[in-house]
Amino acid sequence: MSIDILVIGLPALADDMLNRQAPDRGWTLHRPGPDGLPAPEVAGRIVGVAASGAATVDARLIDALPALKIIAVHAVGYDLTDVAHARSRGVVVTHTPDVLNDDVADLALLLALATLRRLPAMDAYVRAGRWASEGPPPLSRRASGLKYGLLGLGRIGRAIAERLTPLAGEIAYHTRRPVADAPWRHVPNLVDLAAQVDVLIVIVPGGASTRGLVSAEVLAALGPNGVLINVARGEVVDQDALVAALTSGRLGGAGLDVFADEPNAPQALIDSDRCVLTPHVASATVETRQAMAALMIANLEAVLAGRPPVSPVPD
Ligand code: A2R
Repeated sequence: MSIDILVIGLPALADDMLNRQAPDRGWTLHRPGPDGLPAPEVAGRIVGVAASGAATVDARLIDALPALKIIAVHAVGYDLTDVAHARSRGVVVTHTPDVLNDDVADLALLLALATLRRLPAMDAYVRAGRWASEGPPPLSRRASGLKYGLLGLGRIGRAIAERLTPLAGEIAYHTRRPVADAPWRHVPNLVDLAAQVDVLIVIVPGGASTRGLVSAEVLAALGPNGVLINVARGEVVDQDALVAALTSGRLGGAGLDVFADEPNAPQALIDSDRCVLTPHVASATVETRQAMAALMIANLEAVLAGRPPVSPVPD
């Protein structure tokens, strides 16, 4: 008997791994049609969904799959899956935490350093021959000794804080509850944290509870010398307010891996030399993407064999 799995928008490496491993497991892989649903003769047999973190798994899709047992999300963030609806239908939702902590933390640090030291602008300066024709470029900002603030101190936030420890003058963080064993200073109010730090790094989940959390007020508190780094979800930052603050000089700079309407970045950010922009690649290394795909497949395998999931999303 075949075990039918719907595959939605997986990145190439994960898609290839699933394709290679499916026959040995007796899995038949299906893709959604243009309406986002599998063919009607297949829908009733689908027991698993393997979905990219950028894929929407909503109530309409879940309800179209009456035999569904598991939605395995290939990401740590599962904000585009209707977890409450899945649970109400008895469907398990899993994600891929921890295996990407190091890569996301590395990119957060890279973006912070690259933004402060204006790395892309310096690189462009050499390539354009301006070093030879105009002499040394304008000075950048020192990264060592600055005050760094983290919005979020979970698995990835801690990995970022640990990387910052040898570099930072001070590290503080804002979460809704202080983290009991964290050596860093908790700031109960996000605007206060932004006012106290030079660099604010965003690493909270997306979704309704964090949408627009980095507001115009937070950006104003960060100020004209402040730098914003976002490796979480674009919607956590009020992007219009960010563009306005950057282009008017009310914010010093930004390093962004995520955007409100991916894959589109606002033209004003593309045109600004105060920004460093990357195309949502924080976890996009061969090693981490292999680990994420393996964990997604392990979750599918466990639940479809009647065992508990390896990494379910928390309650
Ligand atoms: O607020 P708490 O105590 O639940 O702390 C969590 C924090 N957080 C928030 N902080 C302030 N205001 C909020 N509304 C809020 N909601 C959540 O974010 C916790 O410190 C952190 C999340 O940590 P983890 O669940 O361990 O997530 P992880 O693995 O660090 O990944 C964070 C996000 C993913 O969901 C993706 O969207 C992105 O990074 O790649």
